[in-house]
Amino acid sequence: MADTETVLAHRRDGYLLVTLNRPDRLNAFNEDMHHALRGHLTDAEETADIRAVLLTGAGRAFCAGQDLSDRDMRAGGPAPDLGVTLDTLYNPLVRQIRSMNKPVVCAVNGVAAGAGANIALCCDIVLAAQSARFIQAFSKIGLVPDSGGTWLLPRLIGEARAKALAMTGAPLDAETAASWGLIWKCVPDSELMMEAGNLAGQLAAGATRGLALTKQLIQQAAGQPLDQHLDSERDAQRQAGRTADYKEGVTSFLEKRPARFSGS
Ligand code: T3D
Repeated sequence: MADTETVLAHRRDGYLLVTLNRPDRLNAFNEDMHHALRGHLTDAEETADIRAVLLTGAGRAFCAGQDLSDRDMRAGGPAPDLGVTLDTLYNPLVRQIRSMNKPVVCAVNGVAAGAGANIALCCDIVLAAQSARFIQAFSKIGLVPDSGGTWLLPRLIGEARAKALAMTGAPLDAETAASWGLIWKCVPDSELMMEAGNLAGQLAAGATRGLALTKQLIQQAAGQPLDQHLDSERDAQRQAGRTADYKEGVTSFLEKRPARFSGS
């Protein structure tokens, strides 16, 4: 695959490694990058033997959010309608990641700013290199956190920290992000891709349908009372109990051997 592509995709053992690839712009999003990323995620969704996704960035950054050179208003003219951009590009991307029927791991290899931070945070399991920083950069340019930021942040770290990060645009280092519960883990820079790859491989070898149901239940929990959620768990467990992977899981336990999940 040519290295001029805005997003690279490589098949690994059971998972798709997807790399944002505009390193000279700190992997900031332009329209082409949105379409390329969504295309690779769709491929991963639709390909049975891709059973997880690992998302990362090329170069020293994960992603600096919207490419602001595409928003240059110095020549005059009307302000861009950013609602349209969210409707057509950012929101469908977040929805795709959150509804994807396979685990999405994010390896935040460097700075994650603006929508770049919130797209990382909407992935299922987020690891970050020790040198990475999360920046809700929006306030610095007069915007509000988007790509799910104002929904995710208070849920992950509470209102006090969410408001402070969003309103100051202060960078948050990866170690603090992990200690606050914003992400799963902070790892030494040199170990990030190995650890994230091992995790993606482990998930890809897991009971894919059970993992997808687990992801949906945890996301759904925020929006419904326990009483209703217990019914959702019952329905999901009913589905999980009918999978070949459940049968294999129980059989392998009884036979005292590792499970060989097929994802079906
Ligand atoms: O617009 C819509 O459609 C609505 C949706 C909005 C979503 C958003 O994401 S809004 C938020 C946009 N992002 C930002 O405001 C972040 C802007 N970038 C920064 O604040 C800093 O670059 C960083 C804190 C991320 C990193 O700082 P640093 O010092 O490590 O690097 P740098 O020198 O600022 O950047 C390196 C290069 O990348 C530089 O280019 P140059 O001078 O080497 O030619 C810089 O201009 C470029 N770059 C970084 N971020 C962006 C960017 N170019 C375009 N757009 C960017 N977002």
